[in-house]
Amino acid sequence: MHTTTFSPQSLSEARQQYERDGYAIFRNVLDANLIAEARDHVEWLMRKNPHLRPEQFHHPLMRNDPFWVRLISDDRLLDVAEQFIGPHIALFSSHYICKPPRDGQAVLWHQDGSYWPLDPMEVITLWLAVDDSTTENGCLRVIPGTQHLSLQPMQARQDMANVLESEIDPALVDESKAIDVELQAGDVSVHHPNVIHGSNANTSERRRCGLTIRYIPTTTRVTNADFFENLFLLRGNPVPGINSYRPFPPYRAGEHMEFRGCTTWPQRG
Ligand SMILES: O=C(O)CCC(=O)C(=O)O
Repeated sequence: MHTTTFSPQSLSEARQQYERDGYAIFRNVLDANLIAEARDHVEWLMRKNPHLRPEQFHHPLMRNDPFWVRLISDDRLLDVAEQFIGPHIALFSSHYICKPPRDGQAVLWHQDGSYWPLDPMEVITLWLAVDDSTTENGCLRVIPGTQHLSLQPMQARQDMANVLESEIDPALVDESKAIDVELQAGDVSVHHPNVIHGSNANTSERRRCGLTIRYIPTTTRVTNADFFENLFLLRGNPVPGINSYRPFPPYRAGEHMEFRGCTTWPQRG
């Protein structure tokens, strides 16, 4: 059952902003109870993976994690994605970028599509605020209008701590035009695969956690086998000959984080 209702005005404003600037904001998409569960999930992941920095909780952890898949398949998120990629939706990848207080790492300026094996490059990122995300704690920053720039090669950058260990040629970045995308927990921003974006280090006393979710229409082919294991069909129909989708991971008590509805999960997939 689809529960999201967008007012026609907010929807058309968001779509216009996306066309013009390469990003848009949707307020209050997920409720406080689900966000509280997402926060518990991040804590649970941190306890289970003490060897990983919390900016690096990636799709290899996601694909066998029922709560993670329940979260990214929430109808309210899919309703947002559908506005941009249509009704036949698959998951391509997902990544929590959780920046701890005081030493949370920066994400240097980049274009997502430069990293991705997608043909065609039709994809939308939803960035779900798990914590309030502000200038102070290292929110997402976007350079509006740069979605019109073709995809550029990324350059390795390992002389300073940063999440992607790479960046776009700094000569292509006019930081004076950057916008801070400030969100409250439960809000979602969407961004285009070509738009230049990044985020500063978190030097504040407050954690900043966001979940990136990359949705593709089922007409988009994933061309690198390293990503094949991540793909879930979330809404609508697959296209014969394009991609294979894995079943939703079942919940097993003791192995996975308990969540509301876990005993009847998955109802589909
Ligand atoms: O969470 C961040 O700080 C950066 C996110 C990002 O680069 C992305 O969603 O592609």
